[in-house]
Amino acid sequence: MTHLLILGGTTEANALAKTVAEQGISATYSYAGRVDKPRPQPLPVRVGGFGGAEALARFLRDHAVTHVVDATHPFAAQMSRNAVAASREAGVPLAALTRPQWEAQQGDHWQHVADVEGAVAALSGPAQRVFLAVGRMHLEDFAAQPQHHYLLRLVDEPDALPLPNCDVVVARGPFTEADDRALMQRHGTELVVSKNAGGTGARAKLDAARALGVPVLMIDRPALPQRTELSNVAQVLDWLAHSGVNLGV
Ligand code: 3Y8
Ligand code: NAP
Repeated sequence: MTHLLILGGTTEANALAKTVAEQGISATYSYAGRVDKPRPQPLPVRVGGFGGAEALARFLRDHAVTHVVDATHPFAAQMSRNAVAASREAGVPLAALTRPQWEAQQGDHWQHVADVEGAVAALSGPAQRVFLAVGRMHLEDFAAQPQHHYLLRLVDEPDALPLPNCDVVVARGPFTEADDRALMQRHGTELVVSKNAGGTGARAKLDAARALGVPVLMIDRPALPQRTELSNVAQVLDWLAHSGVNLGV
């Protein structure tokens, strides 16, 4: 009896969930519980951490999970490490559903930094109007550079903000180039700080930056563990079929 666990929270995970539900494959969609109202799914949903890799291995056994697809965001490195360790321990096959990283194109002015700390260090210059589009979890790190005027885009209304000089936009993607361009023009953005998320949901700000000639501070992805990596839903269905799942007729 098949039971697929989808580690979700991305556009690709949502596309997979839709197809899996349509194919009648028994599956559970998992969120970390980072935002107040995560998007509803056409599958049973569980929300919250598992309690570490050991606990995830126990979850896999206790819920007779037969396959794991790690469709989390490329910056969710801890989850991906735990998923590889737990699936190995529980003897459950795992594949990741990933998306290629963004590459600079003609007309882009990108400066690459290795991680959030590198982005903070790169902001040590004189005050600028910075579109900080990296979410909420690392905002405190940027308090080290309070001289800038920040435009923050967050999924939920923040309670406290560690930055003295900032405007907040509460919005969840996927975003469009036209909207991001208008937002950046309204704010007078002089620099965009972005994670190299890849995919379509967050790239609008990069297209807008190119159109406006605004430079981008691009945070490179964290290292992820070795695992089977698939790049679209069809490949996941193929992987499932080849590991004994009889897909709908
Ligand atoms: C909780 C679950 C869909 C999926 C939507 C994608 C696209 C829009 C763009 C900007 C960048 C950012 C952020 C972003 C995007 C998609 C996708 C993506 C970036 C939701 C969601 C959850 C989260 C968590 C949230 C983080 C934050 C990151 C905002 C759902 C909406 C900045 C990443 O407040 C918080 O604690 C938010 C935390 C992790 C990163 C951070 O450090 O703050 N995502 N985002 C997931 C869970 O609980 O398991 O409701 O859909 C999902 C999506 N966010 O098709 O609708 O696939 O990447 N998410 C980044 O890429 O830099 C926004 O503003 O331009
Ligand atoms: P992370 O730092 O890699 O994970 C930290 C811990 O959060 C994990 O060890 C796990 O807790 C829990 N966790 C993470 N993803 C989970 C999931 N899908 N289901 C259950 N527990 C989960 O992860 P993150 O960067 O905070 O990302 C959290 C969620 O937001 C993920 O679903 C990710 O896809 C989504 N997301 C993240 C970003 C981003 O920029 N990081 C962007 C878009 C979407 P335990 O150790 O207790 O099991």
